[in-house]
Amino acid sequence: MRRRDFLHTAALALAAGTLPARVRGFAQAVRPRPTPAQLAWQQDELALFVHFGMNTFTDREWGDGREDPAIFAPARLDARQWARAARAGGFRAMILTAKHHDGFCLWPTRTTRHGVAGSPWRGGQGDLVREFVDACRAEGLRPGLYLSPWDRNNPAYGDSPRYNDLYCDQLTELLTNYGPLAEVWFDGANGEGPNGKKQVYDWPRVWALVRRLQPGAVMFSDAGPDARWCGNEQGSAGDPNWSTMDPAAVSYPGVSGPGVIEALQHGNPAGAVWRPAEVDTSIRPGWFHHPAEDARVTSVDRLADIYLGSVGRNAKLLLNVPPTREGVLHDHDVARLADFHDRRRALFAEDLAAGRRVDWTRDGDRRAVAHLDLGRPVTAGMIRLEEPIANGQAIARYVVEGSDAAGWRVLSRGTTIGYARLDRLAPGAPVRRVRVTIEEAVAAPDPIAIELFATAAG
Ligand code: FUL
Repeated sequence: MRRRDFLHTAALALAAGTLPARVRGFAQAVRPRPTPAQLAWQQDELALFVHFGMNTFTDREWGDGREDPAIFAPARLDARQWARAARAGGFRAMILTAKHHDGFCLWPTRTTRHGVAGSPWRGGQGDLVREFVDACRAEGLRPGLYLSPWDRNNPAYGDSPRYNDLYCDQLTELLTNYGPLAEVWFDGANGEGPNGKKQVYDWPRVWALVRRLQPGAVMFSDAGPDARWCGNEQGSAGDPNWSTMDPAAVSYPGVSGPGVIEALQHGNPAGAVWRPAEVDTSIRPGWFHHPAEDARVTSVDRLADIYLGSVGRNAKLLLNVPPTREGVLHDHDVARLADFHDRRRALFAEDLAAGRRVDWTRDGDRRAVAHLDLGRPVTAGMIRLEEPIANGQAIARYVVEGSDAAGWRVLSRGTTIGYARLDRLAPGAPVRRVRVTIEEAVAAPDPIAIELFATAAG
């Protein structure tokens, strides 16, 4: 089951590229910029999502909270194997579902009996969160945790103040006992409590708690505050994709209504906060492992497309790879992660622009041209553009052209650049010179970085 399995076609219509009239020519006294934690988070580019828990054993996507802890019995659980596969795939971070909607806790919490302590796994002495963070650190990955706000097991759920206390107690355990976390993930999926009681979360309290206990962690949710959901679970960021956003457009996790998906997909060039998009998608149809889906692991071609549409569109990619009931990643998934890495290595093997100077000429306040002389004719299939986002994000529209003996021709066009923009280039004769014209920006653009690669993505 997926959260909001829809992609607003209206949102896509916005992709046209020119800035809305109200933004064109606007000037912000101070442009929002990333914090060091947000910058490091974005530079990780790839994080592995690990959905594991009761649903793994019941073969479901959403448990109802009535599962018996006795069925949680992974025979070969090996978090180090997950971490090795992530690292071999070129991932730099990993996030575990410490508790999903069914309320089963993967660590020995003091807040409920519904967790690993009540299971036969490791004789009831196990702590999967501990094994997970240890494995991450051993493989050089930055750990993150997901703690579902929605809890279909806990009797306090729906009794708002009581559950908010319990949720903060669970968070406190996770944030204080397991060392530094790179990310804390708040899901927007939500439902009724027992007797139909509706839980009212205290998000300001939750966010303040995380900030206090883990000041270096990036908090993800529909409403940030540090990173935002991209608005779909299919693996693509919006186009354009601004890392700035208007916080009032998506005020709490799970909010729905007109304009929410558009705001998540596209951000807002005039937005007052830095809240970059994270693209979460699964390598399989479901988030949890189902044996029936073992032959439905996403192809490398599709993973390459997802990469271009996420990392290559100014977002971070959080790719879910769920362990089996045994507690290990399936061979198919492990092989696919390695193949995905090989594909990226092949695509980005040689930067044809390496060592070449980029001449940057400002052309008015909001326009600029980057010139690159490659010294010899080259056949380029892909370009990577980068804005120095430590200073914020400014570029709204650009065109890439290449010249050969016959003159200049368009190789690609696009909207926002931000952290990274990857474009496949139009095929044609080799080009000796390349220029990128910044046609529109919301502040004076800073010089961009340009890399050129030979092969087009498969
Ligand atoms: C959704 C959840 O309902 C899914 O089960 C999954 O955890 C996904 C990442 O988020 O909202």
